[in-house]
Amino acid sequence: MARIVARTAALFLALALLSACGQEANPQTAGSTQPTAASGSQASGSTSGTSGEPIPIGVAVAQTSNVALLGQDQVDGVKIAEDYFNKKGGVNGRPIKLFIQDTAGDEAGAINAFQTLINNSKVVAIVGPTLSQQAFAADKIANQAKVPILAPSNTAKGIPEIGEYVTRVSAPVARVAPNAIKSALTINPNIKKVAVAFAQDDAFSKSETVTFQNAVTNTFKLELVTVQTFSTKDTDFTTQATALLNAQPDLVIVSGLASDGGNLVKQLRELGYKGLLIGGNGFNTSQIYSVCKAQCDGILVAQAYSPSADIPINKEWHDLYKAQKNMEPGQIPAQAFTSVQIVVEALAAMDKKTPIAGMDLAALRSALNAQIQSGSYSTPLGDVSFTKVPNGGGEVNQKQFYVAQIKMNADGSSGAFNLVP
Ligand code: 1QQ
Repeated sequence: MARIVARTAALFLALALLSACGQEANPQTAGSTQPTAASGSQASGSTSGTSGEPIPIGVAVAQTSNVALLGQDQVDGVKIAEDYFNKKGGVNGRPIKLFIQDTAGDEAGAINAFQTLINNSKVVAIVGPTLSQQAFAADKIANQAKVPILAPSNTAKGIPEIGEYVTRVSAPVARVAPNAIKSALTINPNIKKVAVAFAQDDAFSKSETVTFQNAVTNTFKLELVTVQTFSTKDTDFTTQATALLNAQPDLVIVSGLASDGGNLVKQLRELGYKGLLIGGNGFNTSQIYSVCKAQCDGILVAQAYSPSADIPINKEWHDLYKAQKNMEPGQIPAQAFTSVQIVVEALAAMDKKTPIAGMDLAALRSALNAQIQSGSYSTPLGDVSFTKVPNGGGEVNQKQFYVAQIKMNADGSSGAFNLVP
């Protein structure tokens, strides 16, 4: 109970801070679309250096529910992108304007958000949703409406296959996750027994655990001693933590979302587990510190982004993020920034061939989709391009992956993701 109260309080605080920082007069609630741009404003949404009718780009991510622990990072990333690209001249001089719509944490919320952005805000493309679980439901809607979707954080198997209009910016678990096991074995070459836990009601977690379990047994020839399941809605993990501990593993791998996964780790450590821990992509946010606190220390997380990557646009993005948030940017906000970048650069490339002003919205959306998927981009994630999947959309091509280890500070509430060699 105390935990629920604390978490609810933290969420309210985060939302209060969010509305205090942005220039929106109203708190962001599910079901309302709020453009972040106010012309002439100095804050996020500045359109200085541009002129003409702003180009509407939709963002549909979780700003409420437990999934906001992950979605909030995305709001930060896209708002910095909006400001950054408008200051750089937008789309050949025309500003962009983000319409940020809360999906909350479920499929229905994502479908509603997508429909509002497509039909009311008349966006040219949508960045979102936060979860693969939501993408499998909502992306179909946008695909049918022929609206380009940039999947900023949907890492489960099968996302680009949803349809032609889905372009995945977030590298899939199959490419990213096994790197964490490799790093665990570098830290402790004596690992033999591995225990796994995953959220059985979440598409990403189910996909990621398959990748992890295959890597454990087939790639690294380790012994899988137990597989535990939980729900993303669980708060008490006594049963799973006890079973994990009883299997006496040298390594525990958790595929879940930030709230449930973080609480499982916390309770496992409190019960006395001392070995190495890997968290999947659901752990890939500094918001996890507020969940597992001091017990987050040491968790290994594979990621598709390095804040120190030596790429000009990464340096700019890094510095803007750091100036605003007073910490290093993580993968999830970097992927959100990159998603907006790709839309802006694809629009600019299109506009040079055939001016987009006056173009019919349906024609613009479909030409934009083709342009997005055929382009290549120098982004904070590195060089990014897309491969068309059979009967589907674009799968990201990205070269470099990393593994970070969480280091918590003595206060137990702040920390850092430090890259491990
Ligand atoms: C997915 C994910 C989430 C953990 C990202 C926030 O990777 O749902 O696919």
